[in-house]
Amino acid sequence: MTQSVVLQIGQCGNQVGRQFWERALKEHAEYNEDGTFDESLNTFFRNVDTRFTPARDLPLKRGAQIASLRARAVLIDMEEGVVNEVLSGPLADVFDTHQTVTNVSGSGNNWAVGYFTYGQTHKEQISDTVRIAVEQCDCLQSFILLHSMGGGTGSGLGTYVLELLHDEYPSVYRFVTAVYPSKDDDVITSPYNSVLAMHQLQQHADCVIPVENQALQDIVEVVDHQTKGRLKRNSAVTGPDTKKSKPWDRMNSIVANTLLNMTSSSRFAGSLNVDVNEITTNLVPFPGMHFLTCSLSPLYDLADVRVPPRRLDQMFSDAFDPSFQLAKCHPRKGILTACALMVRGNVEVSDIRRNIDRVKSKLHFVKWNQEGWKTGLCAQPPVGQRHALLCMANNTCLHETFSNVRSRFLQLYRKRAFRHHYTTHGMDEDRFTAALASLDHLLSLYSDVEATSDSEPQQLPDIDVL
Ligand SMILES: Nc1nc2c(ncn2[C@@H]2O[C@H](COP(=O)(O)OP(=O)(O)O)[C@@H](O)[C@H]2O)c(=O)[nH]1
Ligand SMILES: [Mg+2]
Repeated sequence: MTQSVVLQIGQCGNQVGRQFWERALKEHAEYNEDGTFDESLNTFFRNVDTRFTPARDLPLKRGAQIASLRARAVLIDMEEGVVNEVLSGPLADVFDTHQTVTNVSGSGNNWAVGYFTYGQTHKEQISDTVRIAVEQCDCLQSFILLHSMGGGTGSGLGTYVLELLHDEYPSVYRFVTAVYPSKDDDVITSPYNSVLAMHQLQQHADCVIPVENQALQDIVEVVDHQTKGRLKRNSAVTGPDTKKSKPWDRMNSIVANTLLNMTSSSRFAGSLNVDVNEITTNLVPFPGMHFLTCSLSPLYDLADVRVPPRRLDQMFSDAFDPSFQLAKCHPRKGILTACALMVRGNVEVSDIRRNIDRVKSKLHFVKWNQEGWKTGLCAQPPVGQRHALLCMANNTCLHETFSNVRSRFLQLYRKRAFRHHYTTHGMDEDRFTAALASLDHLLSLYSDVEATSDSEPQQLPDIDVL
């Protein structure tokens, strides 16, 4: 099996990362009954001897017991708070201080500070830290970057790091989970940061999952509403906020679960494996059109809520329901060029086929790829679930998300507001126009796909479960 290295950058990136690692450990603990360090664990973890500093890798051999686990991760933030919390919390044992790059003053919500100032000052340290993580892999397949678009560190330094990875490891697949700000975000400069970061994602990422905070907030609200009165006390995750959970935790848990499902095929053996790199091959038809819609069902952890498990067919309907999307868009209003369904649990391939036949008449696929389905099947379901479905699609409905980002950018840009904060930190004015042009190019790719399809995209009826 191959390995992945996770790079979590900025506050949001590190907070999402923390949820991912906690859940990944829980999942492996569930399925690893004899405490051996196996290929499954090897994808995201190292087995190390902690008598050495830094800890040394133990050889991977059949039946070797787990000594101490280290996450294949690099933690970067230009403030120390979140990374220090991670290093002193329940995950302290899975990270070494050698895996972190921090500073104290933050990026002031300014993409240019993250990209130019910290990019330059920390380039070598980041490059070395990543190189060590890479050398600890015997077959590195992908980098997974976690960051937000609206702030300064994740957005600016995060996309600087992405560019660095492109330069230094061009053949290693770069997969990005990018959290977009909601309309009422308190970072006033977030539209600039988002558009400048997107320009980078267009040039240097192989595949991006845009996650909108508004979508996460709405999901958490719906889960609350549906489960009202049925929640266990002290539930921790997608249940109510407790003393232990932080405001972002429940939103981040949705993103973490998405990542777990997406990587389940690389972490566990299955009858239909879909590796992260196969997603790009199958779902990205044109260079640059590598942003994917993503939906997850079920959206809650059964351990937390007393609701019956989702029926299998219901999950396939959920996948194309707007309220299950991680971006605020309507999948049945757009044109799909391709779609991946990653199923987990004891599910028959014939059931997947039957459900594809059921849902496909309600979707618009481009004429030249009417059968553009990619399916993955992993026998191990998420902990506490009977089955789960992750749907990733290249769907022109993302037009909506990106047009909103564009208009928020223009509102500030036309007034020339806040531009000086960027130019005084080493950024050329032209970068604003170049970033806007590249966003316009992406929007034109979507328009082209819509123009060449048979019918205008329109809202199709809901998908009934028989
Ligand atoms: N979903 C989510 N969004 C976050 C989290 N932390 C911050 N944000 C959002 O990220 C943006 C600010 O970026 P942040 O990651 O705090 O800044 P950075 O540390 O400079 O990268 C804003 O849009 C926040 O609403 C988090 O843990 N989860
Ligand atoms: Mg920060």
